[in-house]
Amino acid sequence: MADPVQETAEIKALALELGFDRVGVTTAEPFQALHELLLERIRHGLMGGLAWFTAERAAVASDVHHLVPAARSIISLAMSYLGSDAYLPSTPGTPRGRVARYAWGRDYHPVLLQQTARFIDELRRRYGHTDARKGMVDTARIVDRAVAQRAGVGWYGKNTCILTHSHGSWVFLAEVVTDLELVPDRPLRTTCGACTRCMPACPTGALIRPGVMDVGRCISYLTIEERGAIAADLRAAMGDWIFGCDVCQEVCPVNRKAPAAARPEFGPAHGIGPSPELLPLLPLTPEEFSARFAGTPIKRAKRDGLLRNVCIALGNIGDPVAIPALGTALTNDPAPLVRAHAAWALGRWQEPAARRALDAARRREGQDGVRSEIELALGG
Ligand code: B12
Ligand code: SF4
Ligand code: SF4
Repeated sequence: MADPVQETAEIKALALELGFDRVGVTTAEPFQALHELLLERIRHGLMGGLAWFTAERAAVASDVHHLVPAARSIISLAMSYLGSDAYLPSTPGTPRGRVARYAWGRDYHPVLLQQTARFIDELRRRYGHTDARKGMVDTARIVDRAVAQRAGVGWYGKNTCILTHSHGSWVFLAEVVTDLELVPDRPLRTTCGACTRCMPACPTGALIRPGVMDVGRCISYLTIEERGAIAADLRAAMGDWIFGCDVCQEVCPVNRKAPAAARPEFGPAHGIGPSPELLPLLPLTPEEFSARFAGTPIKRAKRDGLLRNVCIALGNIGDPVAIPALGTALTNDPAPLVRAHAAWALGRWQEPAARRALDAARRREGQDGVRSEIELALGG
């Protein structure tokens, strides 16, 4: 007869040996309050345009038995991705965008899925074969943070991130759901206390109450998940972020003590890095985009989404060196989405060159949405 206390301790040690930074265990019991809370967020329109965040998903996410019927325990895993590179500021003639830390290098999904697969293989070797074990990373219909909170891996910050004592919020979360009966951890008693620093720091006011986000206002949502035009009143607040946003984590005092992770796969050598130059990105063709960003998180924004973000960042940075490249995008880019945001960016300058580019495009442009952006840019 297996001793659950010893088994749990061995399994946690194994997770750390395999390279995870934090591990905790919770039962497979349904997440009682979560279902209603998710439905409420959907009802109040707080999940932005995430079309896949449905009532059906909320039901599945609140009870892991929908995904693994024989589940008895959930092992919550966290892996740090904090890099040690610094952001380079834009300098005159070289405008640069900012990329959220999690996206500097390789896509984390295959990296963590491979680690959870190794973990499950080892569980099979030690505790016998069963199909009732499943690794989950981000895309599974489960709320990774709710699991991590209940398993004592970290606590919910007012910025809605899970904060860990050792690595702050710079961690990816994953789970292994298992039929093994393990000893659950207790949720941490830590909270943010009186701190509220992240809330006023959010550039778009997306943190509407402590621990509650209006997803449709979050720059991370806007730059990665939004497929259409970005609401005009949010564009200026996006600053130079071209993929994701870390402001509410950068200002968090808990994150100050977090050590950098020695994981080169999440670093600039394997992807776009922290502060790419923007002008070389603007002429990317779909083929060049796919070739350059295969295997990295950037592909999620798709080519037109990334170039839309680049246009906004160039308009916000305001270096006139960008005017010719934006003019070319406004005239030649095949995507109306990119042309529309190039027009908005050009409207930020009073320079005659910017106005000439807008004027010329107004005469040629056949797409209504783009034409109205040009009119607004000229008018404003
Ligand atoms: C959708 C999604 C997004 C959306 C919405 C984020 C959100 N806050 O819901 C967008 C695109 C904006 C986003 C952004 C980011 N994401 Co994201 N995202 C997800 C995803 C796929 C689902 C999240 C979800 O279900 N949200 C629904 C809401 C309702 O959940 P919730 O915020 O956790 O709700 C809880 C709190 O409101 C809390 N609560 C309620 N009342 C109160 C009151 C107080 C006082 C407090 C403190 C808490 C609290 O209880 C709720 C239920 O548990 C998960 C992966 C997954 N499958 O879980 C990754 C995930 C959450 N994202 C992740 C990451 C890394 C990011 C970014 C950092 C990326 C970036 N740099 O741009 C940002 C962080 C922005 C932020 N401040 O949250 C990580 C988070 C790791 C961590 N340490 O927390 C996850 C877990 C992916 C992963 N597997 O690693 N993301
Ligand atoms: S990620 Fe940026 S935009 Fe989103 S809540 Fe945090 S600070 Fe606000
Ligand atoms: S900044 Fe302060 S309130 Fe916000 S998550 Fe960090 S500790 Fe919590």
